[in-house]
Amino acid sequence: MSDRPTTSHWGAFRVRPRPDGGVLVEPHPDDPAPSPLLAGVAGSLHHRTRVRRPAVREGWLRGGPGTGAGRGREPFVEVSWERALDLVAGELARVKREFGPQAVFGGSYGWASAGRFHHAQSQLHRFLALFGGYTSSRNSYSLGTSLVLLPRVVGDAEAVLRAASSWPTIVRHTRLIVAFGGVPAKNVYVTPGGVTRHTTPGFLAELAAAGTEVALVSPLRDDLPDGPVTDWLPVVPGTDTALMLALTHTLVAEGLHDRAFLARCTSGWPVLERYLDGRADGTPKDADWAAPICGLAAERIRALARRMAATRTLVTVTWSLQRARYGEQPVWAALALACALGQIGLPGGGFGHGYGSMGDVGDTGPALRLPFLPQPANPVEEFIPCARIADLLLHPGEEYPYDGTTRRYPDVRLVHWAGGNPFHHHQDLGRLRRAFARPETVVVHEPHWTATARHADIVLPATTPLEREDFGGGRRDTHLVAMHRAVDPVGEARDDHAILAALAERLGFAPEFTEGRTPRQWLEHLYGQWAEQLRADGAGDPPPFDRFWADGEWQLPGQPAERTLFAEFRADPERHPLATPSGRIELHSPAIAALGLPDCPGHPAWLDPPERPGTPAARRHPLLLVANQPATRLHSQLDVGAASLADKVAGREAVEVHPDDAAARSVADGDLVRIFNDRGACLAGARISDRLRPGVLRLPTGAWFDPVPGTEPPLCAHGNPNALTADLPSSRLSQGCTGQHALVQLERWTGGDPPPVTVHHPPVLLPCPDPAPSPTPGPGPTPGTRTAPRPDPAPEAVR
Ligand code: PGD
Repeated sequence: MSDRPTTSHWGAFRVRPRPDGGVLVEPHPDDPAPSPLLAGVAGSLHHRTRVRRPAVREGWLRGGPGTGAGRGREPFVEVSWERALDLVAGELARVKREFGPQAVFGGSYGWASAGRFHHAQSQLHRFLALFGGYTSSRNSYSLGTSLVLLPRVVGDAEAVLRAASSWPTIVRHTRLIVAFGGVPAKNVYVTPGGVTRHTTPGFLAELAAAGTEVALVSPLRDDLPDGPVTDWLPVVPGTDTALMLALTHTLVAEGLHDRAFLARCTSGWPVLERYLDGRADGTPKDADWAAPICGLAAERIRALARRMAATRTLVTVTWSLQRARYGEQPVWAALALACALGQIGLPGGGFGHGYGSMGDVGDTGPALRLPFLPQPANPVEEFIPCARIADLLLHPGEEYPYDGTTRRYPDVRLVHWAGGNPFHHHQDLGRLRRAFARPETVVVHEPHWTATARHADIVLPATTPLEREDFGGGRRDTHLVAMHRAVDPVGEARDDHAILAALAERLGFAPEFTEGRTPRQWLEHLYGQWAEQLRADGAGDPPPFDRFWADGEWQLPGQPAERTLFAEFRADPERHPLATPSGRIELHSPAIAALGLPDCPGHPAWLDPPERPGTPAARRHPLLLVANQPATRLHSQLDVGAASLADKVAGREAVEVHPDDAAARSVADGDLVRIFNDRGACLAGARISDRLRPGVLRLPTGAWFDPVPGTEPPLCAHGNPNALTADLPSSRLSQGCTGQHALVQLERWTGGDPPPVTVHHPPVLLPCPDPAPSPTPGPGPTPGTRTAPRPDPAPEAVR
C-alpha cells in the first residue's frame, strides 16, 4: 500500500498502512529536523486505551442527571451509538429548555488534533452556536496572561507573537540573547495546526556557529540546547521580575539607558523610574536588593546589565514565565528592560516573547490564513477565561474581575467537551474533581480513555486524524498538507463532525450544521473558497482540489526571511503608533493603575509569589516544583506512545531531582518517590540530575492523571504535577493559568507495594444492557456525596 500524507501539531509525516492494520510512520522528506514525538504515533493509534464503543457511566445510566459524585469512580456501560446519541441529544434539549443555552458549557479548551475541518473544538463550537448558544471560554492555558496584558501595553498581542523578529535576523544581528526561560528546544517541534519543516533547531545551530552569546536565565539548564555559548544564571523559579528590575536599575544607575528611545517610543517611564530608584516606596530595586531574592550574586547581575548595554541584545521571555502567579510582571518587566536598552525595532535587538515556546515564533514561513470551518456567532454572551473552569462549576452566580470588568459565573448544568483534557491541563486536580461532580451531565468526545473521559457521564469515541480525511497546516507553515485516511476507524469510533451531525439531526438543525455536505465535499468547498480568495488577493495560485489531493500538499508562497519586530514603529512612532491609549509602549498604564488591583499594579513591579523558597509556605514544603512542557509527548497526547513510555522511571513519570536534594532524602536514581503538598500528592520515578538548581524539581505535565481510589486529596499513581499545583489565577486582571510552579516536599516511597498505574488500561466496561428505559432526571447536583470507590482493574503489565 502506498504512503499517505498527513500532518500533526508535531510535524508533517507519511503513513504506510501495514497489512495487520498497524502503520509505519516516516517523517516528511523535506523536514530537516523531524520531531521525536513521531515515534509515539503508531503505538497510540490502536492502543488498548482507545475508546471503542460509546459508554455511559453506570451511576448516570441508573440514576440519570445529578449523580455526579460517582464521576471518575464508577465503571462504564457500553451502549449502542443510537442510544448514546439519543441520551446526549435528550440532555442538550432538556438543559436548554429548563435552564437556557448558557447552562451548556462548550468552552472545550484543548489542542485536539491538527486538521482544518475536523478540528474538534471548531466542530463543537459551530454545533453549539447553531444549537442556540453556549457558555464559551476565552484565551488559552498557554498564554492566558499575556493575551490580556499585551494589548494594554503594546496594543496588539498578535504583533508580538506572530511578527516576532525572525531567526535569520537574530542569527545575523544579535550578539547577546538574554533568554528568560531559555529557548527550550523540546517545544520548538510543536506548532498548533502543523509544521512541515522544523527549522528552529537549525537556526539554533547557526546561532552557535555565529558565536552569539546566550545568557540562559532559568533554574533548568536544559532550557537551552548545549550548542550556543552559554552563561547559565540558575535563577530561583518565579523571581525573574526582580532580576529584570535590577538589570534595568543598573542601566539607569550607570547611565547606560537610552533616554531618547524612552522619551520617543514609551509612555510612563518617569513613574517606573521612581519605582526603580526607590523614590516611590523607599526600596531601590538595585542588584543588591535582587540578589537574595533570585539567588544570583549582585556583581553578576551588574555585569550582565553592562554586557547588555554594550552590544546588540535581544531580551526574550518564554510563555512559561507568565503561567505563574503575577505572570504579567515578568513579561512587562522584560519589555521595560528592552525599552531601557533602547534597541526595540533594531535588527537583532529588542524584545521577544515565546522563542522556544512554540515552533512558529521567529519562524520564516509565510503566515498565510489557511482554510477554516465557518463559525456562526454564539448567541450566548457568557464566557469564562479558560483557566477558571473549576470556579465556574463550583461558584455559579459568583462575581469575579476580568480585564477591567466584573463578570458573574453562569449556572452550568451540562458540560460538553471535545478535543481537550482538563484532567491533564487544569491545576489542582483534586479541586477539579470536586467541581466536575457538580454539573448534571458531562459529555466527552475522546479517542482515548483519558482521565477526562473517565470523569464523564457519556463518552463518545472519536477518531484520530489517521482515520479520516482532512487538510492541515500551522501558522507560518510552508505547506498546506492533504491528510489522507490511512486506516479504518478504531472500534466504533466516529469523527467529531459525524457525531455532531447525528446530534444536530436529532435536535432539528442538521441542514444548518452540515449545509448538506459530506466531509469530502466540505474539504473541496473550503479549499475552493480559500484558493479563490488567495487568487483575488494576488497572494497565490493554488492548484485545483483534485490535484492538491493527489499531490498530497501544496507549497505555500514564501515571504522574506528577515523580520524585525516594531521596526516601523521605532522608525516613526507618529506615523505608526501602537494601538495603546498613548500610541507608545506603556511602561506605566494609567488604565491598569485605575483598576486598583493589588496583584497587577500600573507598572511592572516585584510582587512576592506566595509559593517561593523562603516563604512561610516553604517550611513544610521546601522544594519548588517546575511543571513545564514534556519532551516526550504533546501535553497529554501520545502518553501511551513509545517516546513517552520509554522515558518513564519506575513505571511513572520521571521527576528530576538535584543530587543534594536527593542525598538529603536518601533518594537514589530510579527510586520511586512521593511528591506532596496540602493539595495532593503523586508518585514519580527519581532521575538525579545536576542540570537544575538545588531546591528545584522538574516534573513535566501530561502523564495521565491516575487518582488512587479512596485517596482525598488525591494521590496520583502516575505523576501528573497538576495533582500538586494551585488553582489560582495569575492576577485579577488576566485570570490566566498558574500551573508552572508549586511548593512541594519529596520523599522516597516506603509504603510497601505501590499502587499500580491503571490509567494506561481502559476502565471497567460492563456489557451493554440495551434495550433499556431512558434514565429519569435525578435530584440535581449532589456535591460532597460519594459512592464507594471501586477497585480499578488489575493492570496486565504495569511497566
Ligand atoms: P492535550 O493533551 O493536547 O492537552 O492542555 P490540552 O487539554 O490541550 O489534550 C487534547 C485531548 O484531545 C487529548 O486527550 C486527545 O486525546 C484529544 N483529541 C485529540 N484529537 C482529537 C479529536 O480529533 N477529537 C476529539 N474529540 N479529541 C481529540 C494543554 C494545556 O495544558 C496547555 S496548552 C498548556 S500550555 C498548559 N501548560 C501547563 C503547564 O505549563 N503546567 C501545568 N502544571 N499545567 C499546564 N496545563 C496546560
